[in-house]
Amino acid sequence: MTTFSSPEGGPGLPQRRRLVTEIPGPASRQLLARRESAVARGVSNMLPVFITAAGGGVLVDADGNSLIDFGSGIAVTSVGNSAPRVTSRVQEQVAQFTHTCFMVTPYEGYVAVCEELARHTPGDHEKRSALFNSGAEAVENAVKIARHATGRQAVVAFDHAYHGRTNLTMALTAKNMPYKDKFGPFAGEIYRMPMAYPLRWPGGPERCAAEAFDVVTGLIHAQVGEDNVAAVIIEPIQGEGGFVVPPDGFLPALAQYCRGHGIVFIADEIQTGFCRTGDWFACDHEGVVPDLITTAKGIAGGMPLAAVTGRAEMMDSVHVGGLGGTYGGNPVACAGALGAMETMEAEDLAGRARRIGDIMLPRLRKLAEADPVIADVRGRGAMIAIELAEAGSLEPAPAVASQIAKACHAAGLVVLTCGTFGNVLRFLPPLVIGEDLLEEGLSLLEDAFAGL
Ligand code: PLZ
Repeated sequence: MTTFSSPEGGPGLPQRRRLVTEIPGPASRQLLARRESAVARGVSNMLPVFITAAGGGVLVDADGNSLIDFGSGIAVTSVGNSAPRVTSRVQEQVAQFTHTCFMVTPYEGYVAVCEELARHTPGDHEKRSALFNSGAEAVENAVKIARHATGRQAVVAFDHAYHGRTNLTMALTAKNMPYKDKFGPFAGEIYRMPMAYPLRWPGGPERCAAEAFDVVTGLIHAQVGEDNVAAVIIEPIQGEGGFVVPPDGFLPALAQYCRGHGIVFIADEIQTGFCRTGDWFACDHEGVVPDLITTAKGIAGGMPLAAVTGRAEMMDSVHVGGLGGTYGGNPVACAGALGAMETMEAEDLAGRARRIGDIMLPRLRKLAEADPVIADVRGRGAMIAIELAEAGSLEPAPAVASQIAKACHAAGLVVLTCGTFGNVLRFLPPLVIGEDLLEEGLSLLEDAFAGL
C-alpha cells in the first residue's frame, strides 16, 4: 500500500480506503440538512458525503471516511485532486493577480494555454483557440464559430449525445430527464441522427459502422440538405449517454464526409480529452482530425476552464470582438491548466490510462461471464463502463445499476451511473490512482454483484 505522511489533501493523503462511520456519516448528514434548506433541490447529489480533502485515488469526507474514487468528479481530476504542479502554479498565480479580463488587458497564461492546446490536439495544421468557463459554453461557441465560418445554420447531433445544460446545448443533448424536461422551448436548427451504438444496432455490431454511416448521411441528405449543415457535433466516445464507443471506421468516415461537404466536424472531447482514453484525445485513436474540438473537465486539474480549438482560418473567420466573456480563460484557471498539462506529459498519464484499462477490462469481462445482467463491457483507457440489461435480452436494467452503485457507495467506492436508460455503471478513476486501490475498487464492485 502506498502511504504518505502529510495530513493535508492532495497526493499527500494516505492512499487507502477506510470507513469509520456508515455512509453518509453523522457529520455529512448534518451538512445535508443545512444543504436542504439553502441549496436548490434541482442541483442533485449522487452520493451525499461532504468532502474535506482529496488526492491521488481517494476522497476524504467530513466524518473521516476515506473513499476510493472511481469518478474523478466526472472525469475532471485526471491528474489527481490538488496535484502538485497544479496547486503550485495556482498558488503563485493567485498571489500575483486573480483577474484582469483577457479582453481588457491580456496576460501570458491565456496565450500559453492556447499554445499548449495547439500542440496537443489532433492534427498539425495551424490552429487558434478561445477559452471559456464550462464545457457547455465551449460547445455554444463552437457552434457559433461553425455557423459564422460556413454561413449555414443546421447542426447535426446524435442519439444519446450530451453537450450541456444551456439552451443551445440542451437542444443538442438527447436525454429528456433530468436535463430538458419542461425547460423548453429549445434552440432551433438542431437535427438528431441515430448513433453508431454497436450493442443496440439493429443489424448487429459487425454491420454497425457501415450501416450507421449510410443511415446518418442518408437522413442528412433527405431531411436537412448537406449544403444547409454548418456542423456535425459528436463525442468520439459518448459520456453521459452511456460510454457508447462507436465501431472503428465510423468516426473517420464521418469526418471525411464532412470535409467533402464543407461541413465543420466538431469533436466534443470535454469528457474524453486529456489522456482519459489512453491518448491525448479520443480522436487520436483512429487518427481523426476534427475541424473544431471542444475541451473542458480534465484540462485544468479541477479549475473551471474550457476551450474551443480549431483550424486557424475557421476560428479567425469570426470578427474581432465576436467571441469572449468576462471570466473566460481566467488567469488562475490557466495556471491550473498549464500545471495539469505539464503533469500529463511528465508522468505519461496517457500510458497510465492505458494501463488502467488493461487492468479493468479483463476483470470486468470475467465478471460479465459470470453474471448475465452485464450485457456489455466497453470503453478505452480509464473511461470504462458496463451496461446492464435483463438476462438474455437488451431490456435496460436501471434498477440493478442503481442498486450496485448504492452497494459500492456503502462500501466506500465512488462509482457513477450514466446512459440514456440509466443502466450503465461507469468508471473514471483519476489517472494517478494506485494499482492497489484500483484492484481493491474492482473487488468491491465484484462483491456488489455477488450480493445482488
Ligand atoms: N460535453 C461530452 O460530458 C459534461 C455533466 C454533468 P459542463 N458532462 C457532465 C451534469 O449532469 O451536468 C459535458 C460532457 C460533454 C459537454 C459537457 C458540458 O460540460 O462543463 O458541465 O458545462
